[in-house]
Parts: sequence; C-alpha cells; structure tokens
Amino acid sequence: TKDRLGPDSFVLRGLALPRVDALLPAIEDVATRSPFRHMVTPGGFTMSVALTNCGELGWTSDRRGYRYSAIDPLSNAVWPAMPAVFAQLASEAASAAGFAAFQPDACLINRYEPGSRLSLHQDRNERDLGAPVVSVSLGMDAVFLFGGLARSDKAARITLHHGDVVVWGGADRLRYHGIMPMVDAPHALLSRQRINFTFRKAG
Ligand code: MD3
Ligand code: FE
Repeated sequence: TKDRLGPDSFVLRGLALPRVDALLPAIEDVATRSPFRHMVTPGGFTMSVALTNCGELGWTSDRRGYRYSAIDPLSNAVWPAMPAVFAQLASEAASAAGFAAFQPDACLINRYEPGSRLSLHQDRNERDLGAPVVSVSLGMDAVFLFGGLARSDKAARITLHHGDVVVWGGADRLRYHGIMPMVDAPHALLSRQRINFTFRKAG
C-alpha cells in the first residue's frame, strides 16, 4: 500500500520485504570495510545513532560541521560501492512515488539501538534539493516525526515498520523530521536494532 505523508511524500509499506535477504548481507559487507561509528556533532555531542555510508559520497559530521565526503575519515579510503540491490530498490521506490530516473550518489546507513534518537532537523547539505530522498527501514519499529518548514511547526508521528520505504521530495524536501527515542522491542530478524538507509543525490 502507498500512504501519502505530504504533497510530495509517500510511505510504500513493505516495499523492501522481497529484498531483505539480499539487503542484510550487503549491509554487513559495507560495515566490514567502513564500520558503524558514532560521530560528533558541530555542537560537541556524540550521536546516539551509529552510521556508515556507501556510494560515491558519504555524510559525515565532526566539530567543524556536516558535509559529504568521498573519503571515509575512519578507514581513510573511499566508501564502499553502492551494492546493486540497494540501487535497484532506490530506483523502484522513486519511480513508484513519481520521481523518474533517480540516480543516488550517496547512501547513509543509520543504526539505532534501544534509546537511540534523532532530533528534529532538516537535510540541506545536498547540492540538488530537487532530487528526492528515499529511505528504507529494517528491524525494530520507529516513530518518525514529520514536521513542517519551521522547527516550531507541530510534527505528525508515523510508525515505520520493517520493510517500509519512504520517498520525500518536492515541497516536502526541506521539512523538519526526526526519530523518537527507540523503544526496546526486539525484532525477529534484527533483534535490538533498527537499520535505516537513505539514498540521496548529494553531489
Ligand atoms: C524528510 N534519518 O539520516 S529517514 C537522516 O530513520 C534521517 O534514520 C531518519 O533523517 C532515519 O537524515 C529518517 C527519513 C527521511 C530522510 C530524509 C528526509 C526523511 C526526510 C529529508 C527530507 C524530508
Ligand atoms: Fe534527515
């Protein structure tokens, strides 16, 4: 099913389910070369979410700011290539939501544990804000917060389940969003984890 979240955003319920068996080993492969790590924000806080990246560009944070980089600062090598099964899913999801020919060059992989959260923020470090963001959720359920264009706008709460894919673009691209603190409710396949990956055109 396809639920509308905003004028240009949709939840494609369970779209990733047929590919889970291929996605999980691909994530393991990426994490072997570029391990999950907790980055520090420009404000000096260590993120409760652990992350890694694949694709040409990866999202990073440190005391100097947020940026996309071709080099993983932990391995000092390029980020692992985007696995084919990732790119196929991103393209299928974007098409289903009405965004043709989506060619992401960056995939940020976030790992949540019980208590991890992502406070309300905008994603505005990508060069082309006309391109959508595609997000895939695996493992434990999460309560997604979807606000407006101002931080103070009231945010809607949407539960995202294992296998759900969300596409955000157009008028919704700069809306504030976040993830509520994760509840400790283990998932059959991923235990006490939630993995979310977001495809972007960053460069
Ligand atoms: C709405 N990640 O990595 S994905 C992020 O579940 C991020 O890990 C969350 O927010 C997560 O930046 C939410 C959904 C998402 C991603 C990008 C967006 C929603 C978005 C960009 C614009 C509007
Ligand atoms: Fe975000």
